[in-house]
Amino acid sequence: MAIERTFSIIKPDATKRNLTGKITAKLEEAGLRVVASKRIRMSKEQAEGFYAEHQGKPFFAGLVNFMISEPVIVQVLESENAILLNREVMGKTNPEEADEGTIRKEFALSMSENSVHGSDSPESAAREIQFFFSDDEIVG
Ligand code: RTP
Ligand code: MG
Repeated sequence: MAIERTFSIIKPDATKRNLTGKITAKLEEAGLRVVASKRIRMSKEQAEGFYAEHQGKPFFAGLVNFMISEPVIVQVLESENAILLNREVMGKTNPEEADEGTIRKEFALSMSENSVHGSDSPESAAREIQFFFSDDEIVG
């Protein structure tokens, strides 16, 4: 398996509770390397564009408002099998269903305030990395 990159967000519920370091530590302990990272406040247009696949769903407006409510940390993570590995460390979308030891089990407040985002496929990883980072901001 070749080295792969995935895209991660530490979401507003987590930055608000000062969990940036604890969550990043969990990613690093799992073997993911942070090769790009920045703290940003997402604009409404960015949040709507980023989550375009969910447009029309009942939770869309709430999701966008949540994502712009506080700063977020956007990161590019690198490892073998990074996309799947990150999804495993994150745990299930609904924290009540997340396995012990996962980020969402430990930190998420609810299905919507679930502390992290991670790309779900190579196609979304490529799109999401480009959405927030230029090539020269990523140092492998
Ligand atoms: P993410 O994209 O954030 O990594 O999470 P995911 O793949 O596990 O979940 P996804 O289905 O892509 O949904 C994106 C985010 O929308 C919020 N959500 N709320 N029924 C609901 O209330 C609901 N469903 C989804 C969550 O914040 C989820 O992470
Ligand atoms: Mg998703």
